[in-house]
Amino acid sequence: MYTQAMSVGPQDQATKLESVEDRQRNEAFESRIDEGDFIEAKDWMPEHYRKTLVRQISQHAHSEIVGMLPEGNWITRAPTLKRKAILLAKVQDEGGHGLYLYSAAETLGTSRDQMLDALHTGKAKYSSIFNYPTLTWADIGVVGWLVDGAAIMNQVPLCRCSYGPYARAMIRICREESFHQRQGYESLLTMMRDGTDAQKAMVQDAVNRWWWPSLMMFGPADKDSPNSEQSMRWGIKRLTNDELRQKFVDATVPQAELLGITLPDPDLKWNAEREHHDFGAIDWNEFWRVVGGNGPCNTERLQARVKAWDDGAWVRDAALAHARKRAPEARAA
Ligand code: BYC
Repeated sequence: MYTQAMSVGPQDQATKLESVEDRQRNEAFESRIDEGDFIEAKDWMPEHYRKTLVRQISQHAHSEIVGMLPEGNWITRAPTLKRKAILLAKVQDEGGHGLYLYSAAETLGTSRDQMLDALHTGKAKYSSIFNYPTLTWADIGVVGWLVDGAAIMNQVPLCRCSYGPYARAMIRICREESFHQRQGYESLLTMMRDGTDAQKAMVQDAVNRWWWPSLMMFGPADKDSPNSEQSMRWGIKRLTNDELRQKFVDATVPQAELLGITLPDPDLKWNAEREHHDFGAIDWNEFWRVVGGNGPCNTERLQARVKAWDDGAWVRDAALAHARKRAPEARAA
């Protein structure tokens, strides 16, 4: 040991000392994780923990703002003033969620411009679900019921995420998502109870199209999920993709029965031994195709986001010019 230390040059020695220090800091970090402490922005954290959080939180933020598009598509066509007001509020909420999440990710040292640039150049991912079209008004109810329902199932455990700023953002987001899920379900109940046969068929058709993509929202099966193990170890994720998917299926089946619709899976049945529902095989080829940019609406969604960014350039420029004018130096001059 001693001779080895003698033989290293000054630079190597510094690296070595740094790595001993890093090791100690890492051990202290791991014990805080084990004790269930929240990690805060200014705390030391391993680079991989930071990168994992930036990846997950920024993807989540992108999903919120891309998620505004399929719903925004129906604001001008909502069937009543009440439904229009609800939908407007919901879409605004999603924009707000995006802002909380970008802010949480910024505390990790990545700027909003960098994150948006990654989205606009197609480098960043966002949820596969938002690459499917909303073809009828029933889709809006089904998105609220299934998509927001899946989102809450995934996001409630994130309120206990080990990174404080993300966990705190998620508390508010989950409260709002819960309202979104209920309004979607209530809108479907109205169509199924008081609607015409054509409206009921429209609900069933929307459920047929959204069921499988909703199950895909939870990500690949645990055995094919490269990030899960480390993220679980660090308390970034609290439940695995498969655990959350199963919880979602179990919670949704009785809701479907109450609605009077059929979930499009002949293999879906209660398994008394497991005390869970068994369900059919997910088409993972479709999932990876959509994640890889080749879903029904990927191009359209990205184009819409890039256009919104370009169209908003003058607003950002004006806000910056205004801020410069109000800066203390400018006022003193
Ligand atoms: N779509 O190792 P894995 C919402 C990627 S809800 C696209 O399991 P991880 C909203 C994954 O990123 C939706 N990509 O990853 C609801 C990874 O690729 P990279 C957003 C997906 O991170 C209603 C690779 O596949 N919610 O916003 O451990 C209205 C391997 O996966 C998907 C969140 O983002 C997918 N479905 O687990 C409006 C919640 N699934 O990054 C808005 C927070 C996986 O290595 N995020 N991939 O290149 C999470 O909980 C986790 O990131 C995931 C994935 C469960 C999504």
